[in-house]
Amino acid sequence: MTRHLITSAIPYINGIKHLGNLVGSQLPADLFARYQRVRGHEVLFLCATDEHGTPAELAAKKAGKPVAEYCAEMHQVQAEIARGFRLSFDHFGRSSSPQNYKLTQHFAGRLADAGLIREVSEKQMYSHADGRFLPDRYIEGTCPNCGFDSARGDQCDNCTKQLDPVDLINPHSTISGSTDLEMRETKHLYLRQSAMKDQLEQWIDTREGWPVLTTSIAKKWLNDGDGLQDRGITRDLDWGVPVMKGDQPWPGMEGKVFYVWFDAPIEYIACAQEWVEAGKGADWERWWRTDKGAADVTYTQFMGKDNVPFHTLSFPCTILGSGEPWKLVDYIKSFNYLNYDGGQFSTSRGRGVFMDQALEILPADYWRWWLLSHAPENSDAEFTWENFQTSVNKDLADVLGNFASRVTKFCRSKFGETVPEGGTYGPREEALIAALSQGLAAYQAQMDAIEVRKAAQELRALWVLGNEYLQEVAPWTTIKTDAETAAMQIRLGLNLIRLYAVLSSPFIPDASAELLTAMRAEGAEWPGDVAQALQALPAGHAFDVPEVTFRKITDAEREDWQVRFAGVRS
Ligand code: B3M
Ligand code: ZN
Repeated sequence: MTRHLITSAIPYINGIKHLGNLVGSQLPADLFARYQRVRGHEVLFLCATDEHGTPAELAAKKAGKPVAEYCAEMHQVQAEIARGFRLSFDHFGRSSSPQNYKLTQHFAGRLADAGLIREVSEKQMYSHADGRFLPDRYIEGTCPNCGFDSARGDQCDNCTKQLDPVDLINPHSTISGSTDLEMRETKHLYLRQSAMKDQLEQWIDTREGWPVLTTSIAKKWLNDGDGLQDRGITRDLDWGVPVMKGDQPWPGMEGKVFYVWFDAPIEYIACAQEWVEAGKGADWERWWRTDKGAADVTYTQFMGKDNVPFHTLSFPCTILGSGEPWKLVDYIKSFNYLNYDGGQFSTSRGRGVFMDQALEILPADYWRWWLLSHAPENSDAEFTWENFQTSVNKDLADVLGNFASRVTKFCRSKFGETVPEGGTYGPREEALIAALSQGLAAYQAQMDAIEVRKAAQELRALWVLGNEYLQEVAPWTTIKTDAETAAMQIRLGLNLIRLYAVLSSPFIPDASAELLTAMRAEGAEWPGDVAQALQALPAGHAFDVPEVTFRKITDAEREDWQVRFAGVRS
């Protein structure tokens, strides 16, 4: 048994996420967590809402609510939707928790003691019209690196470069639109990432088998121009973690808060403390402190590509720079973007399907299956309604659903609702078992490697093997001449349904549970040996015909949804 610490990038609090956000972090993280659990390993799977910084302030303002109240409400909303998608977090925390305040201030103190923080008096963009400094998303302009014209003050969404508001060309305030900006003197703290460059580079170079997407982005910014840049880690904002050096005040930094990207990854650790505080666990240190048992933990992070620089450079800089034995990430799984029907998903423009809307029209499994089997791993991917309809109807309804329904209904009509007895395997069954064994090994290999798309293909291939078998041996024909052999074929089919339910549970947990209930299968252990697993339901074992596990999406529905989601969500 191994121990897996798994975190998903923590979604910003500002509103409900779209399907592109979901498939880029939380959903594949859930797939992996479920897989490791069902394989019998110990898992701590953490996620939280990212509640600080300009995204939260701007959204609260738009909603006309105090920011703390807005965050508390939106946390509940996001938690509920996560449950709807069956995201099996062990804890869904909040970056605004007291634990995170304390830990963030602790890290800042350690970094300061290590000489890794410098105080800088600098000129920052001040907006006369708004009467305030404009950090991060309060300011937009043209990216000096790639020329993208809506780059934000802290990062360019187009080329992923981390920016400072003063870097932008033709900047304007996103509050008022004003370009009447002035550079004003203010004091900030900078994390001396440049001093950590060699250590970070060495660490990244020794990571084996990391996805190219992850390492290429890290390398790009490690060697950007003069090398890794120091980063401002404080802001002139009201909402956030107050700047303190451990539990001591930080002279000259009164009224300032830490930059959201400084405290957000620290929430991965604080979240484990919240998990203990909530009474769900006894010991968070054995997951996070290498001196307290976490040395043998495998830590995997999931995120979209725009988050990679913060996880490969900034956060490791915090961890390494603290000089304390915190667990560093072992594997970073990153994703490209999912596009929507010929354009981009966009939260700010309300374009695409959002998580709450998705669940209003179809159960979670339908979305989980499509999204995971089309995960944007090697390149950007695109959601189209045609593709969604085809994939759901073929894979889920025609292949898996149909298999379960044909086998159980045929059995009920000929043998009743118990596993029939008699008959022995022939060469066709031996061949099927051999193919399933091979397919299972391939599926496991892809799941172990977190190759999400390939794993989905392997799982589907296993479903297909059962269908082909059924089609070929045709128990509905066999039974006319040889009832014993037909009984054996159906017994095998019923056991296959159970096996499929077990193997499919990381992808489609609800359907899996439904099928296991229908098969009255106790215990859903992962199969060691396929032949043996296909004996789990013995002759005489009672079952129920499952309700339709997957229904087809009609053309009328598809057209309707296409129109309904073509516009912009208000
Ligand atoms: N909230 C960005 C995002 O949701 C950011 C991730 C933080 S991970 C520590 O894409
Ligand atoms: Zn750019």
